[in-house]
Amino acid sequence: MLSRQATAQENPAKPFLKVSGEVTTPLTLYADDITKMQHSTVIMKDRDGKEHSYTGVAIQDILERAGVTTGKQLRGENLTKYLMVKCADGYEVLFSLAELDSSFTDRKVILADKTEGAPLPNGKGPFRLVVPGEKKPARSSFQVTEFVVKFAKE
Ligand SMILES: Nc1nc2c(c(=O)[nH]1)N[C@H]1C(S)=C(S)[C@@H](COP(=O)(O)O)O[C@H]1N2
Ligand SMILES: [Mo]
Repeated sequence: MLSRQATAQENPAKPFLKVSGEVTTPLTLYADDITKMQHSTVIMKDRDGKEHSYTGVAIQDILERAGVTTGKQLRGENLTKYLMVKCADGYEVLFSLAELDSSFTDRKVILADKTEGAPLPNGKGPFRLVVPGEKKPARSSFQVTEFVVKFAKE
């Protein structure tokens, strides 16, 4: 049987992002759903230090839609939750929820569906996490397929 990620890869017409774990509303967002959400543009440097513009949806907006603890709810034990970002090639990166929340930081991490005004190039899309302000783009995961929110504590 094909795994979900293989299906997403082999079905480029219907790419999606799945959001699960510590959520009140597990989500499957298709490219259309993401297109309809509010977009903003951020600048990120590539590994050679060259700046590129990326346009997409604030991660916080996606987390809010799924009912993840954000803003005023992000306190106490909720500060021990993390977001694991999973990609079609098996790449995974982790953020604490506070790193992504506008009540903690002005840095806007987005799920980009465009770069320099055009769709992401083959192999980098259809969705790329873009993390501005880091010294390297290693957490800016491409081919993102899944967000999983969990408690880090045992
Ligand atoms: N899915 C996925 N995303 C990834 C990687 C990867 O191997 N797989 N490599 C990361 C690393 S280490 C870097 S430096 C950047 C490179 O992005 P670029 O090829 O657009 O410069 O992508 C990051 N995102
Ligand atoms: Mo890298």
